[in-house]
Amino acid sequence: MAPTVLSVRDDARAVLERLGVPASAFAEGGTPARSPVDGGVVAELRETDREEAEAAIGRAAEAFLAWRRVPGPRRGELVRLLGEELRAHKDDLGRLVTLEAGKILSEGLGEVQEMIDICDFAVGLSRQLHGLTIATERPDHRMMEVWHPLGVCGVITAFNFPVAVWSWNAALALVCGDPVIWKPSEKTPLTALAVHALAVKAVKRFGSDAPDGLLGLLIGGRELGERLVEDQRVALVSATGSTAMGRQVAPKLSARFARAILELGGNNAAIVAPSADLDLALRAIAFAAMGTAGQRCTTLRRLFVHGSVYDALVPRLKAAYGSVRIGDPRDPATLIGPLIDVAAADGMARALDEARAIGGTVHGGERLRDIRGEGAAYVRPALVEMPEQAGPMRRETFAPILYVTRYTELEEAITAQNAVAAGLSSSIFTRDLAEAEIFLSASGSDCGIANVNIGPSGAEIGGAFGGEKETGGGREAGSDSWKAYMRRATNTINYGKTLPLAQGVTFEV
Ligand code: UN1
Repeated sequence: MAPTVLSVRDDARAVLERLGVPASAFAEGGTPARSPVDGGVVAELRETDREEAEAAIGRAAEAFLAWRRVPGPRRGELVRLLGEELRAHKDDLGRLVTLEAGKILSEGLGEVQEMIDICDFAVGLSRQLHGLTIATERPDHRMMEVWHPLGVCGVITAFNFPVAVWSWNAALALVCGDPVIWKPSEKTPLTALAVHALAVKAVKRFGSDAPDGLLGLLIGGRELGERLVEDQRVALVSATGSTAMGRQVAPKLSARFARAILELGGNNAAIVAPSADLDLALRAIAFAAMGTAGQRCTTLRRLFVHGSVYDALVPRLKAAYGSVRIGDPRDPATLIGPLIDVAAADGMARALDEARAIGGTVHGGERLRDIRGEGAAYVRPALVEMPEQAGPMRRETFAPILYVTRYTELEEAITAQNAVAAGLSSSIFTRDLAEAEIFLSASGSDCGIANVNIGPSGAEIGGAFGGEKETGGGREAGSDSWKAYMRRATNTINYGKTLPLAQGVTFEV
């Protein structure tokens, strides 16, 4: 594969140019954008200053007044064009995700595919933003609900899905009639600039129905995100990141009664029951726990294995952990790329030390300094056999660590699975119908996502994505998640000549 001979910097430069990122985005001596592939600086960027952020919010608020009047299906046409741009530039954008977030090539491409999928979904949705007609208790009356555009949406995204999460929000928000201002992670500004450039192209092709200020991008630190959170003109903030971030954001939004969609931490588990197909479970666990170098919100972090199959499964898992190919994510043979930065590798090492201190047996987990030097953070994924669920197993460490324990009764495994603060995703591997149903029932998994015979990660966009408890409760992407981006109005119409009051109240004047 020829491009791997290019330096990371040259590779990124070429891709950014092809994607049409304007020269004005860059500034010599500006904020460095780094690649986790080698830890090096690939570009220097101009940050959005306070006044520009202020102006972007003002322009978006202005744009809302026009965009809300454009018919939904016409708004869908803009998202269709965005999907076209993404299709045409899938390879380059996927490659940039690889360069900037360190995901392997197929996952970089998969992320862009997820964007294309949500665009298709949103285009269809643009003709289906419908409410109900409701039976009224009064004669000659009709009652209905309609969904109207909500207002400016602020979207704060994390490094691990640097572009897809924006699209889950933006594609829906745009068809729902809302302008979108994006504050991407400080760790992944380049992919955001590239997506913004493609979206601007789509807006140009769409024509004058798209008001100026419909799509904004704020490049810089957390203070820009705070501006979105604090500004009364921003009706909804959708924020993806740590639970610590959510704890800061949520009270500020609720203090001004703004809408919030929060996608925070996960500490996802899987249960392997006695009847599980172990070949299938092994593959699913390997992808869910090691894939994306353990840096998905939905990554599998805890495994509860029934005592009767523990010795048949765990040695095979250990072998997979020992042999999985780790390396430059641009190499198609690589399955595990780097962690986002050295701080992430340090956090992983600390968690493993804590696990050892309470009796955990750690397999793997070492830093691989020879892959791309000291500035990059390549690690061997760690499998940790724990005597019980304790210590670091109870919290999310954003790195490829899978803690494993044994269980005897399903009820005990479900209780342990639910006994953590986060509630994003979960799985059971079983061929026993009753066990599967118990896991999916009201007294089963307490997560927003509960799966049978597939891992907890890699959700499709057609379903609502999100989780409970400290995961924040927000839902994005499919199903009826669109409703969060609109306001509901209940309308009652009297087409008769009298005025019957509800609940039989009489009031004669
Ligand atoms: C995330 O990690 O922030 O289910 C989202 C998945 C992806 C989304 C993950 N579709 O793994």
